[in-house]
Amino acid sequence: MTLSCHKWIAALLILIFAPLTSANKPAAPESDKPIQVLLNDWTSQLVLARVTGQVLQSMGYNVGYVNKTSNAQWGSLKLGLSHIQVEVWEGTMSKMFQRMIDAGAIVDAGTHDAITREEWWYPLYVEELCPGLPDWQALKKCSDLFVDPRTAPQGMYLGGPWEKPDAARIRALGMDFKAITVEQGDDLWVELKRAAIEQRPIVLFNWTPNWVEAKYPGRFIEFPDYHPDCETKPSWGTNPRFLHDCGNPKQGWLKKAAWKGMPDTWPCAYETLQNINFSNAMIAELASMVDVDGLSYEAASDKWMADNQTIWSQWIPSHCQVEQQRIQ
Ligand code: TMO
Repeated sequence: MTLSCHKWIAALLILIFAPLTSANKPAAPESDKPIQVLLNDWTSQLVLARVTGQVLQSMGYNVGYVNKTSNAQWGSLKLGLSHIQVEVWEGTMSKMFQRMIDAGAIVDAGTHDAITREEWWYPLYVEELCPGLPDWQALKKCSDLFVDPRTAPQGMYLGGPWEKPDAARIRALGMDFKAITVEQGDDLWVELKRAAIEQRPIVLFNWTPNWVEAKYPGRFIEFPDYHPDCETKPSWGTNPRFLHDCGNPKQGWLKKAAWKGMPDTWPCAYETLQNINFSNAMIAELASMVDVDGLSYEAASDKWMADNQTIWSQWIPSHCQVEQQRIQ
């Protein structure tokens, strides 16, 4: 065949396929610009972020990762220095999330099926020592049991490195407790393990879905039910003078957030992010692969991708796969 014949065939192919592709939205990847996925500091997020990155990589996108705490991530998302947060928890992040949405700095990329709760929690053996648990008023009466050198003469509540109004709640509910926080999220489990070995009373921050529930039976403290007014109107609730006389949401949502420019810069990646959906069981499984089975975050993500191809391939919209089909 002559060279010009090759050119004719190429031109013919373009004639056949160009209308087909232009009739559809452009396929992935629309841009080589790396999509930066946020890594926070708790296990399920660290695995889920990598799973998300791997799904996008399978579509041909360049993916990078940015380490930020959940408190520090908003500025980075707003500036477009990072682009995806896969686990926005209602209990710890709803206020900042809403503020960023209202400011037009981020977009809501949808809600996972998982129902979440983040709250004061104790291992089950504590119940025998403090009758009336999980009611908060029982805890209030048992504060002596939780005295620790770090908080004496008050009972210790051990919080995580995520901003929570625990001191305000303790004050509003008149509890003889002092909240201290660990520096690293994983330190919570070091302290829990130590206390459990000694069967020593402890009340600390925990959440669900998490791997902890599979290893340590326990319960969340039942504070007065959450209501948005509890955080804005002192008159609401049992204490008319103070805010925060309530617990965290008991049926919290779990959302995905994206940089506002993501839908235009990488439309197919954004649509895929909207479809990414984890249940309670899936999230607990991701976390236990690391914290119970001892895999690295990367190995857990690789294993999940290999075991669940039928799930994640369905998150990729079919029109985003046009490019691939045309090449095949
Ligand atoms: C956001 N977190 C699950 C640590 O509470």
